[in-house]
Amino acid sequence: MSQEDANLEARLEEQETFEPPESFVEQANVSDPGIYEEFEENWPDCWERAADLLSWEEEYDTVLDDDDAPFYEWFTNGRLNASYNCIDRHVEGDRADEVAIEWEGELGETRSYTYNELLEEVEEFAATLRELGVEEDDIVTLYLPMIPELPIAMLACARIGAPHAVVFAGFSADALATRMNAGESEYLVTCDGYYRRGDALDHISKANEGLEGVDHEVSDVVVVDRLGDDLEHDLADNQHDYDDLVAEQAGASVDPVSRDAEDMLFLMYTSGTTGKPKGVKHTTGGYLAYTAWTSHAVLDVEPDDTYWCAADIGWITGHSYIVYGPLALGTTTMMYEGTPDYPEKDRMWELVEKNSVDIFYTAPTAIRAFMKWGEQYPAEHDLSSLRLLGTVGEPINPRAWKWYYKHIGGENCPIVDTWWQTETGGMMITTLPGINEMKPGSAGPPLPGIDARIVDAQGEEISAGEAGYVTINNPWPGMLRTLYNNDERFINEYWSEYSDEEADEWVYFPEDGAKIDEDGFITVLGRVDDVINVSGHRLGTMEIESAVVGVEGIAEAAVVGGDHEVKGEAVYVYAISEDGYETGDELEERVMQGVLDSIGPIAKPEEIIFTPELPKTRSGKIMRRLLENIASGDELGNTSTLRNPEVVDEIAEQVDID
Ligand code: 6R9
Repeated sequence: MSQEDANLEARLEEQETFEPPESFVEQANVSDPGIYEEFEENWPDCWERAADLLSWEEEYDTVLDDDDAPFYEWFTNGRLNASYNCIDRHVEGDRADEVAIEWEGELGETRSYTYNELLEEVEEFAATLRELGVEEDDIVTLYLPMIPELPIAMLACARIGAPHAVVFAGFSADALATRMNAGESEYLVTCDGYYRRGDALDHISKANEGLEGVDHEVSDVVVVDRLGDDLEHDLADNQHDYDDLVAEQAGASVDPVSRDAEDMLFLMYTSGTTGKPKGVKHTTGGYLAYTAWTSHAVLDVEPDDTYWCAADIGWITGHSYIVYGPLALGTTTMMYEGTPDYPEKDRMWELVEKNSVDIFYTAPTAIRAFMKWGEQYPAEHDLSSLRLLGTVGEPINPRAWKWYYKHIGGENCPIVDTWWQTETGGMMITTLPGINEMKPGSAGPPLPGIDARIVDAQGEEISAGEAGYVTINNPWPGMLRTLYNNDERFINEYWSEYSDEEADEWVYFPEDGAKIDEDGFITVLGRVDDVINVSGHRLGTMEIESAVVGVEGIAEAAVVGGDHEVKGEAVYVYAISEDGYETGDELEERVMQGVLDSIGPIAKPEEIIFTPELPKTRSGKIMRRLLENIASGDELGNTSTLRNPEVVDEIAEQVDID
């Protein structure tokens, strides 16, 4: 490193606040600091500003109906169609021949769809779904990787008013079955396979195995042929080749159905405290308005941009910020099928350069991996097209933030660190890049119109610097409306902790811990429930535990998150074997397989530790905190309140703490 570079590095390391570059502010979609006050004074009517970004078939009567809180309704009696908003209106405007989706496969092949072409594809697939018998409000499950047919299928569903339920392609057969059962979904769209690190991955076998676990009749399965000759597969009687079906509908025109603002747009399953995944329900009007608004105000998306959110559409980030938000604004949204280090560790930067990407949005875990690989990879490419960077999914440590700022943004792009959840539909806490200064590691203030507070266990706001819990004290358009078929769990999970039901005061509890500083900047510390965040993906420890306990030979298990340099957190399994079982490699292998089978590779344990006992309190509760400390290599503190303190040393000895 030259002396000049070393000086720069040292300066960056000390710098605690960063101003957005003047050149960014001048062109920003939102740059008037008065917006915070404006939203506060006009709340909830301020949200008309979000609704105004959409084309409504029928105007709504009321912005917010809180008569039956916390079952809030937004933009009541308004009517619209999400597919119309994401496609047709841009075709009718002046964007018919502009690129809507720019896709790159892992092997380097590309496909781009103009808005006109996207419309054609979506209409043909919408006609296909109808032909198969899909009716308005039927739930269609999409078990697809990052190929263009995924957003096409989502928009086709939206066009005919059939809510989609996307299941992340990396999830296991069991996970697919659980989700199809929960939604009683009778239709599945999947594919033969996809590429990972150059290999053709078999997906259809996994889908078929999942279908065996579905406990109702599945009427039709549509299979996209992604791999051609690379994977031969047979189709059962109710399974159809995507291309064949679509060819029959060539040139079809399908009018977008008129949906009530509160009609369900999609279900997205996410992990919670208990083993059963939660079906988060999002609606057509509020969700679309909110994702369009945040894409406009926070990501600064403009129609002429090439915008790249490098998430997977199988998660909420991809739904909101690869598909719905950016397409509602008529921009070019990019999709990449593969891994960031294939064929080389500069793949992302090659793509940024090749496509002149303006906005890049990714997760801290990816940034930490880029950092580990080294700055030479981005340095090989011209990244000067970038105007704004974003992160999402987990807290970002200041070092990773600064690396991103310097080596990707060239110290010339604001970074938005956006805190939000599957349930919130869109971003909630983040700086506005044309207004606020940035503090690495801190997401920033709540967005205009969002009343996020940091409180103690009693719900009282805490002073700057202390750790507490995030609460959201007013509703917002992108919020989940309920958990599918389970209003009671919706109330219990999110609204019971801090609400005063008698006073009809409802407070949303996202189950995150945080601190706030004197300027009202919020630093999110992480989950306070039994959810761990592995590479930005939410996993329920209970779900993993039940997979482990389901393995023959395992008597009891505790699963916790331990710190991990790249993944943020990693899965640690502590297991007790049944009497008579050896705790050797074979059992370990079976535990590993049990987790992969029931959830998928994202939940793969970092370590499986066999122990004769788990540390328990006198009342018999497993001391998870202690197991987390062991996994993270932290100080263990006082263990004297345990019923069996001796077990702690025994366990600690087995874990390689580096
Ligand atoms: C969008 C998404 C939600 C959980 C959330 C929190 C963590 C997300 C964050 C962040 C710190 C950020 N999280 N963004 N923590 N800073 N900028 O990730 O949704 O998969 O539902 O996860 O992720 O713990 O509660 P989801």
